[in-house]
Amino acid sequence: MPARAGQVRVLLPAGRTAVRGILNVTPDSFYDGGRHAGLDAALAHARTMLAEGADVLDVGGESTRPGSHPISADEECARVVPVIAALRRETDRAISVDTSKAGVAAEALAHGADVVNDVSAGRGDSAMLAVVAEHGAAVVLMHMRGTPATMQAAPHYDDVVAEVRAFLQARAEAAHAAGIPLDRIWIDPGIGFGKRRVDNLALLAELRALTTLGFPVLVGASRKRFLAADGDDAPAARLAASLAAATLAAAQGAAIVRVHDVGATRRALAVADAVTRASHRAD
Ligand code: HH2
Repeated sequence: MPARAGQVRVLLPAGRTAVRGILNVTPDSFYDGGRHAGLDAALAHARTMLAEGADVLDVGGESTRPGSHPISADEECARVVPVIAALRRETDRAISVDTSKAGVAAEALAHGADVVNDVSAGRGDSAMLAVVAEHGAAVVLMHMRGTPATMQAAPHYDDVVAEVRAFLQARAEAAHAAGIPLDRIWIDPGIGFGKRRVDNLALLAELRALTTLGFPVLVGASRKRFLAADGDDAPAARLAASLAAATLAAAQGAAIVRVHDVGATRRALAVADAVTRASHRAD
């Protein structure tokens, strides 16, 4: 019997870093655009990620890569809702919908999603936080400077870690004020969203500054441009770098990593998590 949204499935696994598998049903995502568009292809990839040990599947219908533009809510629903409804019939694992639109979130939650992953942290649609609260769902609140269309134009911070921390604290307070329980709020520094390479690296290095806010921290670094070896390699060449980033994020206290490569990441994190447990024993 599947659990009710937000009741059981959103709990994080004990003693290890959770892995959230990315399922983009989009034609234009920066790495996997077009590969899983269509119900059959999406479900096949979802089953692979579940078999590889994904704790959560994050279903997205709109690319938020730098320079991308929003699509309509109807188009987004048509992409994600059939996938979520079909997945709900197949698995008790948590399902997240990656959207900034309250209408899409409501449809996805009604069809079995447990979590709303909102890269705008509830600012993109004023109804979003109330929709999450009404459904008893969990929310990921992510930091972004600007919008995907413009965010990489000229990002600048005086103190990126302090500014991201203050933003996430304020958004978590807004989510709680809207009726979302504290234990259903997760935060995310938004790697690559309106940030220079140096900003992304500083956020990973000082992730502990975010974990002290008291919410599980999610990190999504998988295949992103700041991992490029010489600035111009393709996302397909960034697996090893992505595993390094996921491992370092886990070591710095990330509770969840959002990745394209579930099996490889689970294997890398098994080592990272074992080292973390061993170091805690030695304390
Ligand atoms: N990154 C992307 C999309 N959603 N959500 C969270 N919480 N954190 C992230 O870092 C994050 C996210 C971008 O990656 P991807 O989904 O692979 O690409 P695209 O936006 O082109 O579909």
